[in-house]
Amino acid sequence: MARGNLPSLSLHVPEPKFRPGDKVDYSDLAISRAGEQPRPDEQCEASETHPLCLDLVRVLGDDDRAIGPWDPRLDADTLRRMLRTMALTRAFDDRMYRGQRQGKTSFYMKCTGEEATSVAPAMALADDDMVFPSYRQQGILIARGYPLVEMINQIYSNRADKLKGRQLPIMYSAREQSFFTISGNLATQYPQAVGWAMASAIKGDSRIAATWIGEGSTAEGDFHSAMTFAAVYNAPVIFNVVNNQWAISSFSGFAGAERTTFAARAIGYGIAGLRVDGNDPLAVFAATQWAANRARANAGPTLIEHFTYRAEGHSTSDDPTQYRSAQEREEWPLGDPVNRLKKHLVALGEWSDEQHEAMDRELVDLVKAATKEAEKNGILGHGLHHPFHTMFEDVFEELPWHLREQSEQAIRERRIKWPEWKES
Ligand SMILES: Cc1ncc(C[n+]2csc(CCOP(=O)(O)OP(=O)(O)O)c2C)c(N)n1
Ligand SMILES: [Mg+2]
Repeated sequence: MARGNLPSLSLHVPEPKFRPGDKVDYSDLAISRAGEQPRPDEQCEASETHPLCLDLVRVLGDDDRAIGPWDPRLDADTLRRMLRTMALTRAFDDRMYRGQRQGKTSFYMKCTGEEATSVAPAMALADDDMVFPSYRQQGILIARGYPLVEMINQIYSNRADKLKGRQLPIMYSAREQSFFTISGNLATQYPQAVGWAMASAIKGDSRIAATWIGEGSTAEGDFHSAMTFAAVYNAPVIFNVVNNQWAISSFSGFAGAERTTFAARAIGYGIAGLRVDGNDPLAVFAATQWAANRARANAGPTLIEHFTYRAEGHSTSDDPTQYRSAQEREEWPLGDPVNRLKKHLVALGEWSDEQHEAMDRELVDLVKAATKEAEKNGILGHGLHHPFHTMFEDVFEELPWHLREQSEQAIRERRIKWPEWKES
């Protein structure tokens, strides 16, 4: 019942600007000029960074040159390594995507267009800093030299899969690479990263933690409890928010993007925050380096929003043509991270189109060879997987009676349904 002259209450339901078939117009997007953002001292008061939460740190200008105080001044060899790692990540993604379409795996997720947000941080961190990624940071594993064959074994859930087929394809775990097990339950990695960072500080160690989350997942409670703990205890952790503007078919407005930036969450918690052009690998590197130095100096956590665009579908199970305009990708004003770094190296006289093409061909062959190697251990549905009974193992030291019964029942059922089946 409406009271007196008061209007009846109503809710706002966010609606994305562009739907399939719409003409895309990004002219109202505020994109700062490269080089114009100040770089505060790494140990400054958190509040000094807060204007940067509403800005965009950029290093690579329209002329493909690096400019301004955030230029990390990397040498040409390091830049070429960064380019190669991003290109390898892309080549790997392309091959695995096709593998899914060919039935070799049930599932795959690409990070096309977002390679800089994992490869550049991995290069700016120490190799033994602990990372707590989401499912779209395969670039970190590749940058840390994890063998492609191991990644593919996991994707194919074959008999060499170190995780014994227990994780969804792409949910890697690599202890030696200080890469925490990926969880499909969104946002759990955030409080885990803070806990690890606090433990590192309690032990008096010098290693820090870094974690990644999609912008959509910042709506989860775990994001906010992690921020509170990190702020209260000044934990040595870097919070990355990869704002690729989509959470499957939900646009970023549903996580709060219509009100303010994701970097601005840092203001509310009183910690340092930076908003970075996520398609500018040099800006991403510089921001990570800044935050890592800050954390290592006990000056506290930093939230970094990487403003980017998810160039392809959410996963192999998704069809983005159903909910967003195809023009979004074409018109995206911050370009492509691989292309931007390539053009920068060319402008420096340190790279050429011919070298780039040769590298791409070499990387395709490299991934192909790794795929062939992994296929010897089996692909989805071809029977070469871990022995069936192993799914009941590794939790208890001795298999309890109820699991033994379940295991025997499952094996009996298989024998009845598939008489030709042999337990390996
Ligand atoms: C707790 C939880 N809720 C929902 C899902 C289903 N889900 C998987 S990915 C995803 C979208 C996440 O989007 P975002 O955080 O922006 O990351 P992006 O995929 O864009 O990298 C959703 C809703 C889930 N896996 N876990
Ligand atoms: Mg997203």
